[in-house]
Amino acid sequence: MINWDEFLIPYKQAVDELKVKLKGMRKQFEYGDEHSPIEFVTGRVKPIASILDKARDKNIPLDRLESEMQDIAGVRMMCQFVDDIIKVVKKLRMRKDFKIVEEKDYISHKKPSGYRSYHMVIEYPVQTIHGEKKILAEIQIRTLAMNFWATIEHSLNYKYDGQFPEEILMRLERAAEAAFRLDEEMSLIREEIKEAQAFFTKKKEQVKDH
Ligand code: 0O2
Repeated sequence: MINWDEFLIPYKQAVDELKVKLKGMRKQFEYGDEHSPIEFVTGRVKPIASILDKARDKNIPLDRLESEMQDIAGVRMMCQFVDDIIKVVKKLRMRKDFKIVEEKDYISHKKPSGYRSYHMVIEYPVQTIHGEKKILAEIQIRTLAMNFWATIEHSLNYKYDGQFPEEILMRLERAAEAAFRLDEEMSLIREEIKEAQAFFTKKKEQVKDH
């Protein structure tokens, strides 16, 4: 029998620490004059019921969760533009506080569901009272449009238990296509948007100074 409270402690700590660190990246970009490629960061520890469902679906024995379930600790980084994702990935590859063990590019190769996102599986060292413990965590990097689609699809998946009615399936496919086109359109006017945002940020600062 797993003692879940104890088992999940390092995962909770990893999510908390990673959130602070990755939000820190966003702040650093904002201090510079650069457009921040990171819009916002979220994180969660997978609920126990979802861990058990996934272990059952993927035939993962419970005594091998630590080495075989990569996303018990999960952090998400949302970007405005597809180009921002590449920028964030490059910065993450330069970091010295974790080791990247796998990268999955579901942007160049979307999933059959229509899901698009960039995944990085990392080995993250957590300092515990018993010494260092390395755990696996997953960082998902996606645009706001990809996140919108994935969030809606995830809720529907939960409702229909993966067995979507034909009509919903068709609409989700069309929505995935629309999200992809939205990303493309936004990329085409990216420079205008960035300039407008820089102007807006400066104006806000001027108001603050007075
Ligand atoms: P939750 O509730 O987010 O924790 P695979 O066998 O490749 O399908 P694997 O090996 O578990 O999946 O890893 P992968 O591909 O990195 O996917 C893990 C997570 O990515 C999922 O976790 C989702 O968060 C997200 N994801 C992957 N595919 C889809 C999809 O088709 N739709 C949505 N909405 N999200 C997806 P969980 O455990 O599914 O869910």
